[in-house]
Amino acid sequence: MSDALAGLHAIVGSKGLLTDPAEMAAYGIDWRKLFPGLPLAVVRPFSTAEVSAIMALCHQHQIAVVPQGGNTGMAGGAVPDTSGRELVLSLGRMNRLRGIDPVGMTLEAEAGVVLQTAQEAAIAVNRLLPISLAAEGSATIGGVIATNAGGVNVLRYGMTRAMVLGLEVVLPDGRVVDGLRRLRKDHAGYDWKQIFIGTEGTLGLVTAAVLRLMPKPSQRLTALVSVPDPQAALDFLVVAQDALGDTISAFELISGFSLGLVHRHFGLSCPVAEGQWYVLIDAGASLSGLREAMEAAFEQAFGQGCVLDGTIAESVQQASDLWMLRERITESEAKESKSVKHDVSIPIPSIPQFLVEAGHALERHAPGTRVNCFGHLGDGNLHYNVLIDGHDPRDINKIVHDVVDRFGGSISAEHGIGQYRVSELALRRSEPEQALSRLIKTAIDPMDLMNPGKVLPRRETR
Ligand code: FAD
Ligand code: 2HG
Ligand code: ZN
Repeated sequence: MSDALAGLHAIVGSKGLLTDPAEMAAYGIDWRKLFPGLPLAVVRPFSTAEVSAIMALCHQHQIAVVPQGGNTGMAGGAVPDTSGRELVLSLGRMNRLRGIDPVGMTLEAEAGVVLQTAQEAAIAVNRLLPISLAAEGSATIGGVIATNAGGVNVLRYGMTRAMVLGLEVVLPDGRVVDGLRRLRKDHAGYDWKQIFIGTEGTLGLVTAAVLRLMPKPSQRLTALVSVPDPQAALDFLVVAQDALGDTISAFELISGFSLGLVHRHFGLSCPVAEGQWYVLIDAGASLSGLREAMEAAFEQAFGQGCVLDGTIAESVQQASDLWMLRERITESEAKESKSVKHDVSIPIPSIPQFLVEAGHALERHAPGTRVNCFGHLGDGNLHYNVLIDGHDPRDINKIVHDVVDRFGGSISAEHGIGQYRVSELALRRSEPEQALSRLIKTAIDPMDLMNPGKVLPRRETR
């Protein structure tokens, strides 16, 4: 092993290699502190050439590699196991924005560029990089691609996958595949880049990407409303979509319980009269008439009784204050209690009934648990997080996921499988689907060196 470490040192130098346990500590554990691991070492390359040399060396020595970006992932995908034999490869020093093209509407960035930095670069040329999530100040371009991150703008712009035009990846044996094309249309052969998007670093390393930019709407409206129940929130979604069409970028459901947590832990108050449930809606357009359309939607929704009270932000500050109520939910939950997270996708019309049945299942099998439910209603994606206080977390996963299955849903909408959901996924995907996944993994990473035990079980147990 010391040969391998000497080889790594020769590639990246002292600046790029950490072996001191104190320096490695933050890289060895996820931010929720659920998956403590022990890195063999942490390697921090500065260029694609260095990544390629590292991967070739690891391939030769059969060392497993765990890619890590901002380490904000929700599923423990970016941390090693406890064996002390897995190398963490952090992309943080590969943080150059290689170029931005406001005419072709593209941005080229290395994997370690922080999402917010890329968003700000786009805004500076009056363009929009619409991938947006509360962790955008730390999450990286490589991480959002590897997780196919969702976030709050999926309703209008799609998941991260929809924004990726070109990729540069390093394969498990160190070969570099340069697909950094900036083309909108490219149907020449297999679209292989899709295989590396959302596969959580289990097939290769993303070292750089070309992302698609969108026109930046010149007007933006943010509103918060209270609704009597989830069905009313869906009724409001229909009204809003009829009135505002594809100008709606976010349609977020927030429970009264979530807002209670945000109030308790951050002192933030909701400006809308109390309800059991709330919807935060965001719309943007460059042509006139947005405000009138939003007001018409409100009027109709009040008339129908699906909205009880509401406010439209009158300034950028007010809009940001409304968004703070939504963005602080995750941190408030972490301060409140240990929780079991569920990132579920449900066919949109079934969401109210899913909530009823999941609630009943928990009452029956895990009485006394509290649910922090919020999420991207417009995408059918709920964060149905159960505050456990003493219950067995594995039981809770099963209870909720069984209900998800009954509705034809998915046990991960956007956070991915990581190590957190490996066994649950194996239980809930058909044998042909699992066999196909194993085929892809074995073809690209036959020695199971890329992030083993994430998404799929380790090779020896498959
Ligand atoms: P990491 O956590 O470092 O890694 C995530 C996975 O990607 C790991 O499996 C890792 O091995 C792999 N990986 C990282 N970089 C690379 C690379 N260059 N090449 C290959 N594999 C790589 N997620 C959402 O989808 N929607 C949300 O709304 C959302 N909100 C969040 C809010 C908060 C407060 C927090 C803390 C997290 C949130 N997340 C959300 C989860 C997380 O931010 C995303 O999954 C994000 O995409 C992870 O980026 P990262 O750079 O931190 O990746
Ligand atoms: C969000 O939508 C994130 O804010 C985090 O996906 C969800 O904390 C969670 O479970
Ligand atoms: Zn989310």
